[in-house]
Order: sequence, then structure tokens, then C-alpha cells
Amino acid sequence: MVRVAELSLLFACFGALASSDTDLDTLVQEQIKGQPKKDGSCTAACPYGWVKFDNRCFTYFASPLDWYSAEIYCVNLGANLASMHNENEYQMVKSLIRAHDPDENPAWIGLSACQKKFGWVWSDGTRFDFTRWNSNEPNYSHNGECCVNINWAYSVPEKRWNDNPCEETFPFVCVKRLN
Ligand code: 2F8
Ligand code: CA
Repeated sequence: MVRVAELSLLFACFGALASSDTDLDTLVQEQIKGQPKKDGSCTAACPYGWVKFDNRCFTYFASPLDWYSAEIYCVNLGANLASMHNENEYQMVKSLIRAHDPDENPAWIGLSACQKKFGWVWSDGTRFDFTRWNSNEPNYSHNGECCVNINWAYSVPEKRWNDNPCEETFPFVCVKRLN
């Protein structure tokens, strides 16, 4: 027998379309807080506290881990560190981080190139078809930085992506597919 709590995981009533940063911030905050969609319509749901976007579920963890431990943490939730494939997904991930951390500090995402220099792969196995590097990145400095942060702003104004040593610890963003 399906219990009410399980049913609530199957369906939820959240907004899905956002056309500006403000809309994205609202969409993310409503979903984090579990607020219902205003028009009352319902769609397949992400777990509580995760944000549904492009048929995937995203969440942010503030406790810093090294890249590999963060990936394992996500895997244990049926997820991976987050991949992103277009500007909308990228902006939504930034909005998700901003909702938890108004200072928008760096976080790990699922991109790495530790098997082959500059051979970038997403840990969820999706195609590497989108980048938002800071200028002069990736620079593979410190003898082989090969894991990637979003929101990197050290000595640059941009807050985009930077390759960094995988053993450094940062908050992180996980993603899982809905079906
Ligand atoms: O933003 C430039 C540069 O900043 C640091 O190096 C000084 C980063 N490395 C560490 O913090 C370990 C680089 O990855 C980054 O390219
Ligand atoms: Ca770097």
C-alpha cells in the first residue's frame, strides 16, 4: 500500500519556468521551502528541499568536502555532483547557491579532468557541451588542478568556473535525474 508520505514524493505543485535571475531566485526559494505552485497544477516531484529544473533535481550542501568525498556523498543520495548544459541551468545553480549562501562562495560541481589533462568529464556521464570558465582558466596550476569550482572569485571579478586542487574542501551541488 502506498502511504501518504510516499505519495507526496511522487507529485508536487511547483513552478517550472523562469525568465530572469529574480524569477529563478523565487523559483528556487519556493521549492527549497516547499511552497505550492500558485496555479495549483502538479508535476513529478523532487525530494523535499531539492529544486526541480529541466527534469532534474538539484540541491546544495554547505558542509565542505573534498571533490571526491562530495561526489560520493551525492552518489549515496542517488545523485552526482552537478552538471550543467546551458545558461539557464548554470544560472539556476548559481541561484540555488545564492539561496543558501548570499555571499556566493565557491562550490564544487561535477566537472573534472584528472585522468587526462584538460580532458573534462562530468561525473554524471553527461556530455561536456557547456563551459563558463573565468578568464585565464582552466590553468591546471599547482601541478595539476583538475576539479572544478563554480563561483570562483579569488583575484578575479567574475565568479565563474575555476579548476582547483581536488583535495581542497568546499560546499557542493548535487543533481539527479527525475525518472
Ligand atoms: O584565480 C586564480 C587562481 O587562484 C588560485 O591560485 C592562486 C587558485 N588555486 C588555489 O586556490 C589552490 C587557482 O586555481 C586559480 O587559477
Ligand atoms: Ca585554476
